[in-house]
Amino acid sequence: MQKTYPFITTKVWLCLLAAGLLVLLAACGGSTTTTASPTNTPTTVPTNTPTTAPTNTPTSTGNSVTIMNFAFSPLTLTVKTGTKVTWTNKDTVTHTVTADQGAFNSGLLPSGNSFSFTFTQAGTYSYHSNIHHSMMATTVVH
Ligand SMILES: [Cu+2]
Repeated sequence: MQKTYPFITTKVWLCLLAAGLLVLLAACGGSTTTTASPTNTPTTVPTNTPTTAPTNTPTSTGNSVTIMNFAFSPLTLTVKTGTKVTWTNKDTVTHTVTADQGAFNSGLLPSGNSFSFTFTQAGTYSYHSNIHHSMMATTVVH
């Protein structure tokens, strides 16, 4: 009986080997047969370029100055000679629009009131609020 035992063992080992090979093949086959999903063509339409042009609101041109939150806006207004500039007090308190060199002076400008001045001479006009001296701005006339 000792003669057949090694034979059986060999046969068992061969079987195990075969089984192992099959497993390896199966594993290999499994990995290769993974159906690569086709790359989906993007259905999203390319984002349209915005048609709304950026509203460039120049803060240094025009002919109006707003007084709000204890400040003149714009801080520097550039106008041409002969331009009539209007300041509007949108604060709830009274201000003045007073040129540092005395070219113009609104006097007391209560809330909601406006003051206009026509610049007939080129130059740089610094002005302030006589009530609140920290309020300063400039009008450049050229
Ligand atoms: Cu003021």
